[in-house]
Amino acid sequence: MTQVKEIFPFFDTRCEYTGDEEIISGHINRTYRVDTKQGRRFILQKMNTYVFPRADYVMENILLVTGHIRDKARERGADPERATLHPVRTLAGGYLYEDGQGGKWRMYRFTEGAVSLQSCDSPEVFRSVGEAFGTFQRDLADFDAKALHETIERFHDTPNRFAALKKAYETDACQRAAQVEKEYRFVLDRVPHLADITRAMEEGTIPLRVTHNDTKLNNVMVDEKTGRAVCVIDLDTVMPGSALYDFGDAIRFGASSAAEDETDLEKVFIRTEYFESFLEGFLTGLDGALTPCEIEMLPRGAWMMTIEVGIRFLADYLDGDRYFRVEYPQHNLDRARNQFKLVADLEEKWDALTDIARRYS
Ligand code: ADP
Ligand code: GN1
Ligand code: MG
Repeated sequence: MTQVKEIFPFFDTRCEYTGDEEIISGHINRTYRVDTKQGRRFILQKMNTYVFPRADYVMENILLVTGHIRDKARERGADPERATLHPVRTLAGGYLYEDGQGGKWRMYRFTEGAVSLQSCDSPEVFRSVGEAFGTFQRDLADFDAKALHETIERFHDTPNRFAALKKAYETDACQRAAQVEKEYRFVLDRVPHLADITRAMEEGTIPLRVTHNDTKLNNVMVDEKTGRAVCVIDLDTVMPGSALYDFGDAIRFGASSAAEDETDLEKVFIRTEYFESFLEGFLTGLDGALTPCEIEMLPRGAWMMTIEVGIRFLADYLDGDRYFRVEYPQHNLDRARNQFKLVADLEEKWDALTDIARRYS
């Protein structure tokens, strides 16, 4: 049952609700497109407060970050309207509406003339997506990282993600551990590499930056006519992090030959030409800001983000599917298997991928 019609009037849109449709592509929030009599459209989201208990912190971050990006867009002569998300105020004056059951709602203007892709069949489009994420990070290069709340603690701390998986496996709350022996062993075999990025950051080999941290293809709006990326969305996890996270997460999803939950693993592999296109676009957007060491480590970023999300899907499966939205009981396990197939494929293609990265460093 949708409450969208009831929630909509609490936001300052000066528009009249005519209908809504749920958008089901994200795994975290509940997202609705709202149509109005005036022709303007909006995104209304019920935030996932299990994942983001401090919805207010998330919105504070988003207001700061979108304001900063708008200024940067103006400076470079781009259209600030299209360059980022635009949160809509509530009539009460804030940016969150709390319903009678404690649900937290927020609203954005709908980004018109653009689509969010679930898969990419053009290296050119993927290059443009890479450029958008690179530009996003460059725009935030002079943003004061201390002004941001950590919306999810240790979000890309891969060793800590492994510790959570180990605990879930040992606890085995849902009696699912016996089913995942093979997958669990796959991760165990790779434990020595899980700290490669966190260690490099601690040692200062690679710098801390303000990063997006959730650079899935469907978190970018792409112009439906030109195929050029318009703006980066889903800013809930903008936090201090590594450029390798943003690169890697985009590769694991967008350079994959198949959907994240494809179960025919023969169909699941990394498309090397998409890896290179994204890399080119990302570096163009960053405009020289990455260090040679970061560039050389980009393949490790792809490997790390892929195994990390595989670990997270597997842990959530063992925990009883409390975090990611699932459509059927094995969904998280299928996703984990899919990600581990990509990890194995990245390992097979390792020499080719490191050669590509070296050519750009
Ligand atoms: P989740 O955290 O659940 O992934 P998102 O913020 O990514 O939620 O939103 C889910 C989907 O809704 C996006 O993948 C995109 O398709 C659509 N969406 C979100 N914001 C906008 C927007 N401003 N304009 C158009 N579509 C949007
Ligand atoms: C989630 O919100 P969404 O669907 O864009 C998750 C990411 C995972 C991704 C896996 C806040 O992204 O970290 O990589 O699913 N977001 C959060 O598809 O946990
Ligand atoms: Mg999303």
